[in-house]
Amino acid sequence: MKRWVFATIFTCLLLSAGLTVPAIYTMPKNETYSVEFPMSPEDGKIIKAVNFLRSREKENGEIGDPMTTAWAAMAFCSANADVGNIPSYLENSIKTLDPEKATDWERHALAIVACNGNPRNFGGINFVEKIKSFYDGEQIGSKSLLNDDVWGIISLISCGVEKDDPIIQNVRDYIIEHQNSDGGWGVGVAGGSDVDSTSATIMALISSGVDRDSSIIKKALSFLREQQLDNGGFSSWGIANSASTSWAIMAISCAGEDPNKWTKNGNSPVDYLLSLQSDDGSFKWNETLDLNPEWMTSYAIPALLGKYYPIKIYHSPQVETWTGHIRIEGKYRTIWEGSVTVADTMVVAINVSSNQTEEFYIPYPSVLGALVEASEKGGFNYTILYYPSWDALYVKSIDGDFDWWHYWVDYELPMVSSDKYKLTEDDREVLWGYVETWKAHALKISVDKKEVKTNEVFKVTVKDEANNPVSNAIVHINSYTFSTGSDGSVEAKIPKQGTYKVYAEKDGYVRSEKIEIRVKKKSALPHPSGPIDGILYVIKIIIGFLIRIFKLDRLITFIMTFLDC
Ligand SMILES: [Ca+2]
Repeated sequence: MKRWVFATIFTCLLLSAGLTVPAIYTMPKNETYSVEFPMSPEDGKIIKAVNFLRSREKENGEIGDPMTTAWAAMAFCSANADVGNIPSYLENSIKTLDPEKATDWERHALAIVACNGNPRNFGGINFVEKIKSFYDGEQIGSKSLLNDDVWGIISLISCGVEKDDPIIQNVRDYIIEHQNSDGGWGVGVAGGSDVDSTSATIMALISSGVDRDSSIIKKALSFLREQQLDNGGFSSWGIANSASTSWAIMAISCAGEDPNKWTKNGNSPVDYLLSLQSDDGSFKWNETLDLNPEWMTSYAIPALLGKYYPIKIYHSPQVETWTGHIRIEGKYRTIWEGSVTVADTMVVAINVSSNQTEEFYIPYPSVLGALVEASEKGGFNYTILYYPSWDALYVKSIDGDFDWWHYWVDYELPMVSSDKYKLTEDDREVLWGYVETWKAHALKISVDKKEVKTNEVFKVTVKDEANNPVSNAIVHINSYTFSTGSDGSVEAKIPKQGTYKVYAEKDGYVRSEKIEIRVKKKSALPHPSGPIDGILYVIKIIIGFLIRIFKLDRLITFIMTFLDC
């Protein structure tokens, strides 16, 4: 146990703290490790490595700790191996994730997807929403760190978020802005480049759509080439090791190059990595230190298989029929909201080239289909244009509001036309919103209490679709209005009892949903504080009750009659 703790701490320090340690590696033996790359899951070396990890899995699915188990899940997935009890362990270990640390959630999400779990609903948690909650409008997590951004992109892509998602695009730009002049990246925005950070960043950028042949990736690969050691391996802060070499191999594969051809002194990184495999199938940290073999083996397996992060991308299950909520926010009012069921749809649209009306068949449940269903239920009209050059249907008007229609699915803005968006089992709500700008945002509203007493203060919070607080939004509570402060919230109180609809509006934003709150009359009677007060309190309640039941005049008549007796 002590050895394990020491090993973990030592490796963590080396991998994440940026220690500069003199090189103490030894050259690999004078053997040739020429192997085919990528290796196949049936290769004896891979089978031995997978079996080693399997032998370390406890009955509850744990391999070492939550972090190592997550990496092991990705390794099993890369080798098409059974993940055993890891999914239930991942669910049970959600409570160990640090609520303030983005990388904890990012790594866990990658493991969930590797285990065929649904990252939008795992253990009752939406990991996409959770990871996105660390986004501050520019980057994810700490402004001074880049690793939470890099793994943020890799994990969101793994969860099935589109490359064009504005958060992925903005975080990608933030990472690119901080590329060092030597072509690499560090753990933080201010640090020097290192192999681990540069390799992970290459994988993140390519997964988010950066061209493999772009100067950004070429410069990053040049940095890696500069760092390659004579034994073919790669080092972290001066020490050649299997972890850095595995990540470098993955980055090289991801960039479309063959790691076997990256030779130095005739040694490739694949040769060096294989030289560290022990007889039991595990991988050592380096020639002299056998640290955290489960962790090192979890990195080596996908690297040798030619895989890279994200190992797997989640696809929401397609459905033939979709039932969900749709809300249509017009220029001045909510046009309609409710539940619709949609399957295939026949749409009538005007072809902008021929100016003729044509029918278009959408063979799956689509966002446009949901609008068509809603119009039939809600009795409002719409017009659709067909653009042959894009082969896309475009919503021209809804209920008399023309142009400037945008749509979101569960507050994510898909970058495809609404007829092309196939609704899936994981999609809950479609929002159509009218905003006269290309850069449209949607407001979300929440209250800390749904039932208050008259003049009791409650908090209303307004955020945008990416959970950024929205200041100066107008909060409507029936005819009362309030304005949000810089933190996106406002304290409100209502003097009259009743049921109120609470929603928010702001220029450039789609109106929020409406939340219902109940304002009850504050009791005029004090609460009892002692036995006598208690008796008086009960008498007052009874008198009040009698007054309500018999009406005051009848009660007086009753008392007078009683006195006459
Ligand atoms: Ca960051």
